[in-house]
Amino acid sequence: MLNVRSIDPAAQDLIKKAHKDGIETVWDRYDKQQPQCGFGSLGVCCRHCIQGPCRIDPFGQGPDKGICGATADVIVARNLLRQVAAGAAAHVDHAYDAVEALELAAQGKIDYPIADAGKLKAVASGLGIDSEGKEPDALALEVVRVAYGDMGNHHNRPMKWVSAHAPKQRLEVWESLGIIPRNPDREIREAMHQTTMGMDADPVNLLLATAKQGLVDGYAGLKLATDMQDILFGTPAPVVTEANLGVLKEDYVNLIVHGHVPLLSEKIVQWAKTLSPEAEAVGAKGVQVAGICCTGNEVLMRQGVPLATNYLAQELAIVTGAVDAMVVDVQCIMPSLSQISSCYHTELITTMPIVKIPGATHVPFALEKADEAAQEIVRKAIGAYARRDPNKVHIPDYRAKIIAGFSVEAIAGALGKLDPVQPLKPLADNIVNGNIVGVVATVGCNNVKVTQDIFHVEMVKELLKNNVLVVATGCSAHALAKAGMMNSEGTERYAGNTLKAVLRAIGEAAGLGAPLPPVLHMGSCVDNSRIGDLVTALANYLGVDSAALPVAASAPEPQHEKALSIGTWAVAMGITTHLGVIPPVLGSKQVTELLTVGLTEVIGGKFYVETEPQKAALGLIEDIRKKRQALGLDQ
Ligand code: NFS
Repeated sequence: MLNVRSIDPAAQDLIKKAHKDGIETVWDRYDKQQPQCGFGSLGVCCRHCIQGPCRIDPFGQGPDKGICGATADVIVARNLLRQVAAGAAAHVDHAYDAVEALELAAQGKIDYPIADAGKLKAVASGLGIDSEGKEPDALALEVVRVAYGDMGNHHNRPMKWVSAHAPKQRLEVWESLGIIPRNPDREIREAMHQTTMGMDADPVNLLLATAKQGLVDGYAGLKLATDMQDILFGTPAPVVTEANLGVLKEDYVNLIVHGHVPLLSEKIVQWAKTLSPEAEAVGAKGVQVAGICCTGNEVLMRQGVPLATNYLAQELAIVTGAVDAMVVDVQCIMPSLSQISSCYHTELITTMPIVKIPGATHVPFALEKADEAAQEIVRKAIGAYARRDPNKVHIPDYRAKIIAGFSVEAIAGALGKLDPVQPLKPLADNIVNGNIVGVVATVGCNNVKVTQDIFHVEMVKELLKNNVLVVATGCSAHALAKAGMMNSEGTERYAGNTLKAVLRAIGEAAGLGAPLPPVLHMGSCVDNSRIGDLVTALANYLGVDSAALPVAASAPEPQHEKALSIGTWAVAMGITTHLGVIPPVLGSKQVTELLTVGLTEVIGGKFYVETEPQKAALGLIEDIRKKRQALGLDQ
């Protein structure tokens, strides 16, 4: 019974310890929620006004309309639009913080030196800004002005971040549908308005608005955040480290960074090194920083910090009894961490004004005082180390070697060893000749409804065997990292013959002395923008619409509204996007039909729901083969 919770051996081990220690975890609380509400699962309950709540009887025996007259189709479509808008809001808020940071950095008001002047120039030139003879700070301020111009755009012009970065053919499609966002805040506000009582009752119109939110997410959230963060902290390049809770060390101060925005965690990584002598003074060998969720991915990609674990095992990290402090910023943080920390010696530290948890210590983070906050946090971890109870410590000895840091720039760098003039050519050629059948991006979360990591791992095994190259982000990347799919041995073990040969050749040329991993870690969830950039570059190189490429996406175990907004963006890019957990839409035949079939005609992409990993892989491969056929490529 226990091991159906997770396929990760470290998690299995710690679930047992949690039971022994009397700790309630996400799985226990999930059990207590059974059976879950059928109306909610189908998306047919509405709480948008207080005449309700209303719910539609899915079996056709009770009410078929809400009090105002809204049908199941209307209720499901409105609920979905709100969820996708919420996901987009989270990413736009994140991106806005990063823009502000770049502005203050360029003005010299905060101690965040611009790390990547090259990326700054690239971003500027993408926006049509001439960087000739300009100092980085001045150029950064021009870039920031364009970003703020989008954020505050009160004209009906499209956002520059969209028009500058989207594939040209896509822009035409989106324009014809009237879904190009003008200003992210305005669009999110409009979505809230559009879905309030007495507003839009046309499911098709509501779904087009949902697609627009996908574009808000993709460009004003993901792309903007990644661009700003790369400029500030550097564009990722390959790094070698390890993944899973075995990276925690008994004789070190263990400090976990968890959340999504790297503005504070970058400083923590730096101060953990500087303050290492203070850790030694209390008898530890140093400070070991490790990451959970996407903050973990951010500091992995740029600083080579090891990955502790992904979303579903965040509580179990504390159950090791070896985490001295866990610092959280925003998103995907379980409130239960506070209760669990109180059973061990762990300092749970919240840092953001919009994320406070009773029982946690709050160390306020402000850009102007980032160094002070980071030092205080590292010192709190060192202080807690002395209170660690050795009898409660159990670090499961599992960790897998990983190579991460595959930004588009890094991929182009590796491929450039084969063709310095046209770095994308080797990849494109191998897709065209069928050595690589296609590319699938696996993204998104764990979901307690699925055995942790199983869908990511089993589906990807099948894809690799069939010579599909996999790129990954978010908690999916964590899952595949822990399972040993992000190292050269993983290529030998899992890749089909033609894919293996390509990865060997690239690894050889890039001087790795071993094949490239079969799954390329492209970063956090906002770094799905990198996958978007890769798709856009491939489409441009081959001179086709992104919707025509033999490329697909999958969120095998999605839980967050952000996963829905990212998926919506992928669909708007024309990409078939698989979900391994059914979102709450089945209560409307019309909405379900539009999302999985009907939308394709207008937008090129579609959602594909399949809850069995092997079947999902085969379904995606079939989709890819159809696209190959349509392009006239070898099968
Ligand atoms: Ni993405 Fe990252 Fe993980 Fe899902 Fe949460 S951490 S932003 S939302 S759970 S992948």
